[in-house]
Amino acid sequence: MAISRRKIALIGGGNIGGTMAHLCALKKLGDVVLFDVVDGLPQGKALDLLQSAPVEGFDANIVGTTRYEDIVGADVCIVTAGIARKPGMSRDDLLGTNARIMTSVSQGIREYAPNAFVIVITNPLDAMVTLCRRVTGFPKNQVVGQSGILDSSRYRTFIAQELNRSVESVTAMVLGGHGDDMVPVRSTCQVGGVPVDRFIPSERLDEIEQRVRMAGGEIVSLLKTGSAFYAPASAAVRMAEAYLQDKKEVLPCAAYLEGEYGVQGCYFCVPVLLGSDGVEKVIEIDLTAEEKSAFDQSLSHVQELVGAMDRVLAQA
Ligand code: TXD
Repeated sequence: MAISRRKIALIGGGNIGGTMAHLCALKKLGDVVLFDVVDGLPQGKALDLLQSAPVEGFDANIVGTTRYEDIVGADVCIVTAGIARKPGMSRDDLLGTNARIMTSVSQGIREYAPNAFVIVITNPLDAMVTLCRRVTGFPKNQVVGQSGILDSSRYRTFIAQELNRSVESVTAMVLGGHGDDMVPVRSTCQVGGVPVDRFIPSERLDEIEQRVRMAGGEIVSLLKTGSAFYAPASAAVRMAEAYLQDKKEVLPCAAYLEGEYGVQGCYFCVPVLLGSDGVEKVIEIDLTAEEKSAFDQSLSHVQELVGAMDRVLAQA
């Protein structure tokens, strides 16, 4: 019996959503449903993408819609619905508006795609993925946040540029909250298998790691009308690929921790195993004392953010 194509629902058809739709089509990951509340936006982008198929050589159904009914049976839902930052805004400034949007989106996913693996992108990420799991009621392995793959990719990019090396020769990880206090884990950063501090002095690494933490804001201040979208889209599609292809890939993602890393009952970015059962395992690694201190500080911020979200929602 022919195996039907998988179905990927992109909830939010803006900058990241449209870019993910393009990536999913080019990578032949399956059929794509682009959902948005702005009528015409998802439909127009979907039609445009569909018309690139003969040139690119992919066969997929790509549909734009404002109806949740059209996401029925999705294997993966990737959520970007919400507002993006403008210059001068922090990710946390998006909390109130995006919490209300995430609540309605999560209700739609719960009703029409109850078996989907849900990847949350909307900022403030750590609070939004927490809310998504809470409202959908899905098990913890079925709801994950995209943060660390993007942040780690930025770290790898800056190291590769500093040394004029291929990005493929640089491994690095950024863990913790998706905020200005995220944790570049220098002790895991290697260039060709050699620890990075053998090539770059500590003071320069400090500067590079600070640029990683502020990289999102750097792009917001350049674009002025929105935030990064190419690299975030690539990061989220990488997670969808690991799920759809059962890759058992270890990637830094915002996962729900219940005791791992000493964290109880909170979404936080750590290395996880992604496969056909979603977040299949949390991988615990050693951190230096300095990294652990930064990790704990970032955790405190995430916990405060979730508390602030709860207060906002209680007032609604
Ligand atoms: O990696 C990460 N986690 C971050 C996430 C990296 C970069 C950007 N990050 C955040 O993703 C950003 O701060 C935003 O909160 C989201 C989406 O960013 P994007 O750049 O795609 O924003 P756009 O272009 O404004 O698109 C958002 C779309 C827009 O078309 C709205 O009409 C739509 O969301 N929207 C909705 N869709 C569905 N349902 C509802 N209720 C809704 N409300 C708005």
